Amino acid sequence: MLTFFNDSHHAHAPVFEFFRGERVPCFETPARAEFVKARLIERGHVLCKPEVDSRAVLAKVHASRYLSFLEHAWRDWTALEEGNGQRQPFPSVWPVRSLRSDVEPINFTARLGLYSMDNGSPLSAGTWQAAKAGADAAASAAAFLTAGERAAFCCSRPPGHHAGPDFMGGYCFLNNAAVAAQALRDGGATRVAVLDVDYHHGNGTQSIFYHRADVFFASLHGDPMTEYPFYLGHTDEIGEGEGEGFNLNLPLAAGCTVPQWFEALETACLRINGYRADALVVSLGLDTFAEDPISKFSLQPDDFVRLGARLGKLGLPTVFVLEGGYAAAALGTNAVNVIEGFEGR
Ligand code: Q9C
Ligand code: ZN
Repeated sequence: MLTFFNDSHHAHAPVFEFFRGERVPCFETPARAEFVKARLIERGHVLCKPEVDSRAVLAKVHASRYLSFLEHAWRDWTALEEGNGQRQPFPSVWPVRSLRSDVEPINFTARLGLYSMDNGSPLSAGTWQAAKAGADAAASAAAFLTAGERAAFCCSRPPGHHAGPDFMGGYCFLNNAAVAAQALRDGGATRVAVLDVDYHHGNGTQSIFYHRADVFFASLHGDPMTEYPFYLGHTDEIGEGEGEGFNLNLPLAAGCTVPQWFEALETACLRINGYRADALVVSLGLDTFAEDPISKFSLQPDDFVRLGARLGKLGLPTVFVLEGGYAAAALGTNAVNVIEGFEGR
């Protein structure tokens, strides 16, 4: 399968995050993409560099004030104080209900809070550069599909599906799946389906397309009553306005069985068939793997082949975008298993 890989992912390399009240090494590391790259090469897949500039598409899925903040965040942070280049910025105040989010404060940390859903998305020097290259990969993959390619895989990081119209969250900054879907629409696809199989609900993608009928969003994920991102991903979220009926959430209990997971996948696939999509974007999180350190589903490496095969059966031009998956050493095998299941190899 045509795959996109860019070395600028290394530029996003925060050192620590917060987990259960402790400062711990980041789960979302450069090594993840390198493990996938190694396995792709080993299995004979062609690696391409993204060459399409996603800026115009980004402006359709993210707010311009958020994009400006993100692009200049590291410059602003390091200008604040000597030594900030060695420190990670984190938000400390968030505009919850009854606080204003229409006015952008001047204070850096206040702006960071305005544009963040959590304290789990540390920035580093090259966050913008890496995230932008990932969005470029999504736009490049979409361009190849528009030109007639059957499928493409974007081996990018940081991931994107928690990033909403105007906020970062859950290790995500720019929503690559949304960029791919929007770019496919711009390329002439009438209806695009986005299927999110990451362990965590794709709140960002859902929010971006919630009022739209031209992009159908379906997600299988850990029940938000107990699992991150907690505040979105319930079954009664069916879309609004024009978008009503074009959003499908299939929450599953943390610790559910593999057959239960595939049953939900089948439900999502049948809905995608009914939608008569012209193209498919898969938010490919591999944190459903049994050994994942922060998730509670139990898929095995072979189950990823089965997932790929089921997606291939949809018969649609497909862009795969890498999302989560934190058992880094197994990430390459699991990702390539999906691709090869899809190709029927
Ligand atoms: N720092 C994705 O899989 N919570 N994101 C982790 C707190 C957030 C996962 C612990 C998990 C986000 C793309
Ligand atoms: Zn995830």
